[in-house]
Amino acid sequence: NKYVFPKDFWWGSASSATQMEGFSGADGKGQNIWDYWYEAEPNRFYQGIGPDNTSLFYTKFVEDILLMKETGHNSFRFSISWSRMFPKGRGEVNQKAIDFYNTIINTLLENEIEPFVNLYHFDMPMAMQEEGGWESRSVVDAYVEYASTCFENFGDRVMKWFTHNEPIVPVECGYLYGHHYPALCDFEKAVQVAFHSVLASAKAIKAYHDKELGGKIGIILNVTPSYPRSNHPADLAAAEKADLLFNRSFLDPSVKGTFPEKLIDMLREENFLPKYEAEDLDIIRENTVDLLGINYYQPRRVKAKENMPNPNAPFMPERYFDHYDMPGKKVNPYRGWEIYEKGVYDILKNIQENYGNIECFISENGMGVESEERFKDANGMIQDDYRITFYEDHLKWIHKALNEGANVKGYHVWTFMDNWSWLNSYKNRYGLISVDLQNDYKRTIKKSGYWFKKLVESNGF
Ligand code: BGP
Repeated sequence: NKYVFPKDFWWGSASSATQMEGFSGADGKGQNIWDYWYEAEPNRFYQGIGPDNTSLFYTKFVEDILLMKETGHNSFRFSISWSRMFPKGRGEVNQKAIDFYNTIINTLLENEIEPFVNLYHFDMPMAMQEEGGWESRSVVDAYVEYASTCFENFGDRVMKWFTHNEPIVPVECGYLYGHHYPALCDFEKAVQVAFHSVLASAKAIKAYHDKELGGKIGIILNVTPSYPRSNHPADLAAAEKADLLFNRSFLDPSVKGTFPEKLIDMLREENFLPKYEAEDLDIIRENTVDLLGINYYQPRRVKAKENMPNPNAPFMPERYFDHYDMPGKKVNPYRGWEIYEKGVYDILKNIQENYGNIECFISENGMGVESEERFKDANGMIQDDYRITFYEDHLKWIHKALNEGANVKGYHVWTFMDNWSWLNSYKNRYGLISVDLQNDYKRTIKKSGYWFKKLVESNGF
């Protein structure tokens, strides 16, 4: 093997409750914003498929965990559904949800797969959204109650916890660009939502550490490298602004306990500082993460603004930069996203050099493919050589960062089996395992699944 990884490297995949459980109304689960939105505006949802019938992990989990085992997983990340645990967001806890997640955790452990558990993956309970969602302080408290309940019930066996997955995404999609409920375009609210997400994370970390359960707690961030078009100072400044707004707004408080001064200055200048209480900043400073999950798909490329923005238009981050479409970039032909493998190395070096080389892992990386059934062979197996190449090309850069001292402990692909996506339903497939929606959601291991098994067995390639 040319690329050998350290002993005990975490090999596995990531998932989320809404995207794979299905049965969104079963066994006492309350509505979350996706269930609500789908019921209220089904036409908004691609292919008419909503969160009620995503990949049916809720009933097929035994088969799925055996497939994880068969494909070599030594770890698996899933999220707990807040609205399954607390149908109303707080108050009475749903025993059926506790039973379900206990069974998942125990079945994983019986198969020697370590559970990595995330608490919030874009799925605000509707009752909490009605209280203002992350805009509201009372929802922060409800989240901490939910988190504590999870630690109490599952913390004897789960040793890796995460407070949020990609918390910048609900800020962008829910409050700036209109892709997630409540689909607003309101920078002031977006800043408040971001601040409360950071605060909620710190409070959950405190609650976890206070319980002394012996595991670690972190956060999962999509740290998207922000590359300038050129070394011209105006382009560099534009890239720095994007980095401050979309990466460092969460990375700095999560790892260092403070917000970057330049970000505070920028928000102050525009009169967009969030509302907070003095003690909040102490809580954030004193409760930083033990480990960091990094999701990486594609970089952000920016340039200085070419036209003066209309001062009367609602304030948007794009007031500071324009997006830049790099000529000649490598593109995933089946999904359109840029492929830039070195990005993962740049992120790991940034964490090593500027964030105390905190323990981290790649918590999502993957290649979505539209109409993937066209790559099916006569035996019904998807021949996804493009995905194997994609993974290997990223792993080479991770390996290089490791050799240069980066504290990277594992690699999780997105995702285990084809699942439902927030905006595209089942259009783009990501799994190591295919799911046949027309045929009782039948699971079939793809070529990449067998490749993954070999990768883990030889701890490299
Ligand atoms: C990440 C999310 C995942 C997943 C993935 C792929 O941002 O954490 O939930 O959906 O992106 O994106 P998409 O499904 O939109 O193709």
